[in-house]
Amino acid sequence: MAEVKQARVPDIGGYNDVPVIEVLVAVGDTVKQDQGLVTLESDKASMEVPAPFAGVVRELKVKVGDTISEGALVALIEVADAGGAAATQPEPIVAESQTAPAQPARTAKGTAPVDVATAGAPSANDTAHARVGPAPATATAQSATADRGPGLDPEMAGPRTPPIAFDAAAVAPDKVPHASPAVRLFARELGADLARVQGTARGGRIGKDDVQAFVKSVLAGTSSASGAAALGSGGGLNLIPWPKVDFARFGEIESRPLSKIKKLSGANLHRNWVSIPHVTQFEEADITEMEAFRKRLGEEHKDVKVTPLVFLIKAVVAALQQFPQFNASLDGENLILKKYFHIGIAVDTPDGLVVPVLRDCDRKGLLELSAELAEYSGKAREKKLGPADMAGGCFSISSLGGIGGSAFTPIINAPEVAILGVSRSTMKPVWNGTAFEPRLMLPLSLSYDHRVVDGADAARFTGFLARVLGDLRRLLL
Ligand code: CAO
Repeated sequence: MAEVKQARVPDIGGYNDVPVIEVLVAVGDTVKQDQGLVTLESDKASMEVPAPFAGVVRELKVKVGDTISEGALVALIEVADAGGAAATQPEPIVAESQTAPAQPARTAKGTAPVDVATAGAPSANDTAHARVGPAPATATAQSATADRGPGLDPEMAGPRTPPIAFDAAAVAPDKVPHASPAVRLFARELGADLARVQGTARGGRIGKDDVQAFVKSVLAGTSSASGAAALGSGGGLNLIPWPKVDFARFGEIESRPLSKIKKLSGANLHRNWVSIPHVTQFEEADITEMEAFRKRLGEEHKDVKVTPLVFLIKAVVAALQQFPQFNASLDGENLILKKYFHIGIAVDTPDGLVVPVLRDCDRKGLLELSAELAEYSGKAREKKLGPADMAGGCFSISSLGGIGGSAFTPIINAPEVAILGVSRSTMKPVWNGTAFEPRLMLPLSLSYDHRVVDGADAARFTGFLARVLGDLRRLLL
């Protein structure tokens, strides 16, 4: 024998008076367990309230525009008894009056509503478009006056307007992007074609986050060349939405806007990280002799600070000359090989990372490069670099040697095809064939674009670098 049960809003993470932006079912619809009944949307997240059980929707208790909270009654669902299906011929439900206590809804088999406990649902804070968890199936009797649950707008007790079922077919009969009116409006505002957006919510529904991800992928060039991101066919990332967390719920917080540099470099780093197949090759260079030479230079030239970095610039130029595919950029199906040697240096500033470019490093000596490095890093920290100072690089070096660490995986600075990470040198015991010797070893991390550079070439490149740094006379070869 069938009975009518109440579907209520479960724990939605402490949100109250959340607007209903969409009613996903109509009276008479047969719903599966966990199927969305309504979509709620706060300013932070949108979430679907799922059916806690399968059955036939006998009455809808909310409409678009209502604001509801945890415990609010959303619908009455006639569930099938153990032995049979829910009634297939819905019988009209008598609307509850605003003042009269709610009557047990008449159903095909005349059963009374049963409340369903709502505890134990996951928090809606975790995702931007969450599905609030179905309530446990244990039912408890509930007084008729409490039917609407806490926080329910009393307006909702009045006669219902007809439920608004989303009629996707009416929008695009041949292709049906499944999205709420709010999401459609959002997509229209951004000029995004919903037919090209992959929905990640249940049943392929498109949420705001899907539209945002689509627009980002088009802007980042990760969708197909025409800008039409065929996400479902591998043209985009098709990521699930970024988790939305109300951090203040867990302790004290402070919100600080990202600097302009961080926003810009972050967008570039993100694009490069997701669109370049990176591999990082590690190597160690014995710089014991190089370091002794550097110290002598420092004593002789007090006017300029000579750090290991300028030796690395010279060694990199020699390696680029030896392995031209590293001094290159991808241009569609062509590799552009550069005959000049402009090296970008990642500079850490209080506002974020910038990469000024030292030009024609093949034609400059260690002292000249040291002076330029000091000038450019000073300009970077004083925010005096112009776009021209950061343009035209062939290859970048990111040195964390002055700070510490033994290795890292730098992100390639597109459209370059490789970047050298340099970590802090340390004295290590090195076997010389007969005994261990203390040697100053410099860790190198070369990230390269695997579309352009093969692993074997990367190993040759870093091996070459290590040999040059180990014996600077090789620069003369
Ligand atoms: N091993 C050991 N010591 C090193 C070293 C290394 N690999 N590299 C530099 N040092 C030493 C220097 O010799 C210097 O020592 P002294 O003060 O005793 O002479 C000290 O560390 C500080 O060097 P520095 O950082 O001032 O100078 P630099 O030429 O090595 O680097 C610059 C210049 C601008 C690259 C650096 O200041 C900087 O900003 N680095 C951070 C770059 C960064 O953030 N990269 C990460 C990007 S994320 O991918």
